[in-house]
Amino acid sequence: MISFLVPDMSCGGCANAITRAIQKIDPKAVVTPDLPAKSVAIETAMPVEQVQEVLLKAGFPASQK
Ligand SMILES: [Cu+2]
Repeated sequence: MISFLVPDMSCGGCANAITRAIQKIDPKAVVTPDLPAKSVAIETAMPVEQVQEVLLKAGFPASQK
């Protein structure tokens, strides 16, 4: 599991968009958003760089925590 800091995630809609974007690439990914902390824990077979690329393309620049 990898934790990312996603400063632009501000509501449940953002969290859903992030989950959808990740699961579109890796349907088995487990995405656990933590809105108050603006962080997302992601369990995926994708490498960190790919996850960041997917999030960036979805409009959410993310840094690994
Ligand atoms: Cu939002």
